[in-house]
Amino acid sequence: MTSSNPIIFYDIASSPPLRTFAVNPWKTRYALNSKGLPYQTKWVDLPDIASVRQELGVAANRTLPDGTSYHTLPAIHDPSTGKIVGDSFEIALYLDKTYPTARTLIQPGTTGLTAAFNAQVDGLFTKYVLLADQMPFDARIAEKVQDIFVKRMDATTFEHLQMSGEDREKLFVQFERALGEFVKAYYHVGGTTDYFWSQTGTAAAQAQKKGREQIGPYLDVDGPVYADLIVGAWLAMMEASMKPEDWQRMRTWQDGFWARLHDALAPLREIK
Ligand SMILES: N[C@@H](CCC(=O)N[C@@H](CS)C(=O)NCC(=O)O)C(=O)O
Repeated sequence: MTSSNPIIFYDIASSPPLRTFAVNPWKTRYALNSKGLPYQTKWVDLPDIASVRQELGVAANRTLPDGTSYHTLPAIHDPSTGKIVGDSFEIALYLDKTYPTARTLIQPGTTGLTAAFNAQVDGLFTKYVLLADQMPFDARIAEKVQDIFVKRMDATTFEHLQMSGEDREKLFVQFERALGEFVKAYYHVGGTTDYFWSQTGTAAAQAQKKGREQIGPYLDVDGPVYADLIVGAWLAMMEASMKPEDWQRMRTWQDGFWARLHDALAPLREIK
């Protein structure tokens, strides 16, 4: 693959200006940029994902609770090998295998670990995804997109997916606490410390943090590895899809840790 023969990266189209906002495409864009590989984005409207994947000959890869399968992005087509890959994790594995001299995404011996981490992080953030209530879909397909979301979330109407008032605030506080637990992975204190992170930080949490201010922003010193990009993808999705004031609020959590991680990944957010 060369710059005249780039990888084709299928991403979900936003309203203009076209930009990445969905989490799994963010994982792939980060991966491609991290490896420095030439690629070109093909933007696909959400309602057209199934037909594009069917044309590429890729099977549907997600299933609703009622057993119905559906198509998703990202997908890539690498013209230099003829390979088409339609899942973000498989794309990361494919890129490492096919382009081993470009920066490694998943360190040898950590594939299972990274897959488990991917599932864990997806599960954590998905619980709070309704706080990302400003996904930048184009107005001309808004109705179709809303219908799709109602199906995905098994809701009765799109309005039922809009949170407000006390419920919304409660979810924010729970989200901050959940990230307070998760941030321990970065401080390398493990999961056995039985404090939780309240909004201002409990005394125990403050004590744990002492002397650890220099940490990060990556999981390990040699980052960013793919695990960092998975978390980064969720943060990028939140930035693109939250009300600006909500994203600013999130940036202050855990003493600005997530803001530092997001800012450190800025050079990898180029859209080609
Ligand atoms: N396991 C897949 C999941 C991909 C996925 O869920 N993509 C979402 C966007 S983040 C999507 O395309 N959704 C389309 C839909 O719900 O119709 C991967 O990692 O690539």
